[in-house]
Amino acid sequence: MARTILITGATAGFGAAAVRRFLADGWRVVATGRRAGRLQALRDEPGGDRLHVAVFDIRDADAMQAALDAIPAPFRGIDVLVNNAGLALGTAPAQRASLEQWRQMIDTNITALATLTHRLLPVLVERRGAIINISSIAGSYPYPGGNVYGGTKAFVTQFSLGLRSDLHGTGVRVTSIEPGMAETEFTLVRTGGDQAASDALYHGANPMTAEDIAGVIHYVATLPPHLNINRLEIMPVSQSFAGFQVHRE
Ligand code: NDP
Ligand code: 8X3
Repeated sequence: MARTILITGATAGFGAAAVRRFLADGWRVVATGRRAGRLQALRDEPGGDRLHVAVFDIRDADAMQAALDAIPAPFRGIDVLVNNAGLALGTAPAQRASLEQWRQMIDTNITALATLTHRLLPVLVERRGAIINISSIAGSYPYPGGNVYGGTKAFVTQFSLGLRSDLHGTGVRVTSIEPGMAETEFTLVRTGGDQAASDALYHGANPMTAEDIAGVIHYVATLPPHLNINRLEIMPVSQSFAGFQVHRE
């Protein structure tokens, strides 16, 4: 019988690629996001008859609940939750950053992710399912301008490990996927629509693609049921680590 996966942030980037990956593999997919037109367009793609789309702002807990309540019966038995919706806003140092942008990142990357997880835990436990959280290398390695974004992703990683501990014995698997540089709409969103800045960041770097990460999500979701990848950090070959910074008087 086909398995069912709910993927948040399915209108672009990793989420949209993951929807296509799982539809191609015969899964039933629930896809969420704010941009209705993009979600509806996915229904016209191969396997679109196995896609249910749920349009809501993930920060709106009431809209989230209404969308969950409206999921049609064939899609209600969710086996895998992919908490992917998220964003970075701004690259300014903390002392010049926007508090409004900080709050939007916290509301989206932390509060909404925890809320949806809380609401789906009963069905995931019942079905011995899986939770795949999209964290980031930014949660492990600080960089200038990463401040609250990195903090939100550190939450996602640690929350994933905590969930795994709490879900011990239930059969529910939990994985934190922590990608590095991948070309999606991420930098366009972060810079407020600066396509030149986005192009400059990825130029010549051969970054990861949305399809690369969708493949990793699919790999994790289809592992034999006795295996759990706790954390999976993945970067393009072109990206590695730099040292600490030293300020000299
Ligand atoms: P994109 O900007 O391409 O996609 C982000 C998705 O999140 C969109 O579908 C967007 O949908 C959704 N989203 C954002 N805010 C909301 C909201 N308030 N309500 C509902 N949906 C929302 O970025 P990526 O695919 O790159 O990002 C996906 C995840 O991967 C994020 O959590 C990001 O932090 C993480 N990540 C990205 C990396 C990268 O280099 N690209 C590296 C590491 C982690 P819509 O706007 O239609 O609502
Ligand atoms: C996205 C990767 O390094 O731009 O989470 O923060 S990074």
